[in-house]
Amino acid sequence: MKPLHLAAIDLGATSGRVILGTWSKNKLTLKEVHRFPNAFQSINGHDYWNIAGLWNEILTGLHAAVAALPKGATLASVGVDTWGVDYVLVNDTGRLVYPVHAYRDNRTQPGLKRLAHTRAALERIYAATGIPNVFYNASLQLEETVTSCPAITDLATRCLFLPDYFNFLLSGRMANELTIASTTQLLDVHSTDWSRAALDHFRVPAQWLSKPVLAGTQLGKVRALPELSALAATRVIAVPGHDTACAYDAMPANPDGTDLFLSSGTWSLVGFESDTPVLGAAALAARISNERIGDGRYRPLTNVIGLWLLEGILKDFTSRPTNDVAWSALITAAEKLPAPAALLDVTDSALTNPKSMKAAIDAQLKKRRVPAPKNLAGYTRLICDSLGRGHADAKAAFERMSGRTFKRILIVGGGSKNRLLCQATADAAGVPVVSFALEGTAVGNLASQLISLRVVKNLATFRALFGETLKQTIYTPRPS
Ligand code: LFR
Repeated sequence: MKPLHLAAIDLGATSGRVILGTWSKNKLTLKEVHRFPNAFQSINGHDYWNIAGLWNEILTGLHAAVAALPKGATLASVGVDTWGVDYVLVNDTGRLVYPVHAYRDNRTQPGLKRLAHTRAALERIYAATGIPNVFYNASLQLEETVTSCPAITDLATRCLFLPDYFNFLLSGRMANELTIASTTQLLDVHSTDWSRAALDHFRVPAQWLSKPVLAGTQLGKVRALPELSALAATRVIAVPGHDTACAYDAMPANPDGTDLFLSSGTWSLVGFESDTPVLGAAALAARISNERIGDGRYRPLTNVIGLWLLEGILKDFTSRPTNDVAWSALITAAEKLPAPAALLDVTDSALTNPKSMKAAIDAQLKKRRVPAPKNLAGYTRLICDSLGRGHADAKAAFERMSGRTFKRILIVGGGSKNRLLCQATADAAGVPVVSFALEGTAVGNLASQLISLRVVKNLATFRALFGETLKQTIYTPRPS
C-alpha cells in the first residue's frame, strides 16, 4: 500500500499547530508544518478568541502540509481538535452572530456561585451530566449569553463547539461531535445525546444542538472554495474534537486498565478509561469529570490547574528562558533547591486568571505565612512540586472511587518534557511516571483518521503498533 498522508489541526489555548502525518508500513511519522501562538484578547472587561485569526492560521498550515507532500501525493484527510467548552453561535448559513468568548472570561462567576450554592440543583446536574461545576463549562457560558442577550435565541440557530465550527468551515456540514460535546455539562451521562434536564436548567435552546456524531464520522470532502482548492480530494473527518480525548487516545496504555493517564499542558488532566462513569456524592466532591472517549466510553478525570501556573509566572520575570538550553538550565537550578517548606493550594480560584501570577501566588503564600520563593527557579520548583502533589492526590481519589490500583502514570504533552514535574509526580504518587516524547493530541487526532479510513482496525491496534516505535523515559519514585 502507498504511504497515506493526513493532516491534524490541533489548537491549544496558548498555541496551535498543523501536523502532517504519514502512515507507511504500519508506522506513523509526524512533521510539524506550522506552529503559531494563540491567546485570548480582552475588550472592555471580557475575553475573546480571535476566530478569524485561527482560521487563517489553519489555512496557512494546510497549505504548508500540501507543500510538504511528496510530488504527486495528496492529503487523504484532515481532522480538527481544540481545547474544550468554547463555542460559536451561528445562523443557518453559518454566519457568526455572537462574539466568541474565551473560557477564562469571568462572566460565568455569578452562575458558578449560584449553582455551587444550590445543592439540589448541583447534584441533579451532576447526576444528569457527570460533569462538576467548573467556571469554564459551556453550560454556564451559554446560560450567561442567553441571559445577557435574550435576542440571541432568535439570531442564532446553531451552537457549534470550536472543532465543530472549523469542521463546518472545511466541509460545509454542521455536526456536533461527541467528545467535545462531553465537555459542556449539557450531555446526558447515560447516553450519547443531550441532557434535557441540563438544557432546561441552563436555558439552552435544544434546537441549537444536534445529536452528537461519534468520532471517526466522515463529514464529506473539503469544500470547493478558492482558498481550499489544494485540498479538493481531501476528506474531513470528525476526529475526537476535544484535545484531551486525542491526547488520551495517543497513549500506548496497557490494555489491562492499570495505567493512569496524565495529559500535561496548560491544564494537567489526570484520569483513566472506563466502560462506566464514576458518579455519586464522593465523585462530585472530588470534581470528577466524566468526559467521553470518541467511541462513547468514559474518561473520568480531574483537572489540576497545570502548567498555566508556570506559563503565568514566566510573564513576571524578564529572565525567563527563551530556548531549550535556557529551559534546561532553569530546571537544573530548580532541582538543586531544597524542597519547598509548603506547597501551593492548586485549587485556589485566585490562580485561575490573575493579572500577575506572581502576585497571586505571593498573596496565597502570605495568607498562609509561608515565605515566597526568591527567584524564578524557586517558583518553578514550587509549581512543579505542587502539581506533582495534585497529580498524586487525583490518583489516590480515583483508586478509592474505582477500586482500581494504578501501577504507572503515563504522561504526554508539554509537561512530559519537564523532568522536574515528572519526577515530582513519581515521588508524590509512589509509582513510575512514563513520559513519551510525542505530540499526543496530534497523534490521537491522526489515529482517529486512520481508523475511520480503515487502514488501522481500532484504537487498541493503533496503540500497540505506535507504542513500539515510541521513545519513553521512566521516572522512578525516590524514597522521601
Ligand atoms: C485542555 C482542555 C481541558 C479542558 C480545558 C478547557 O486543553 O481541553 O481538557 O478542561 O482545556 O477547555
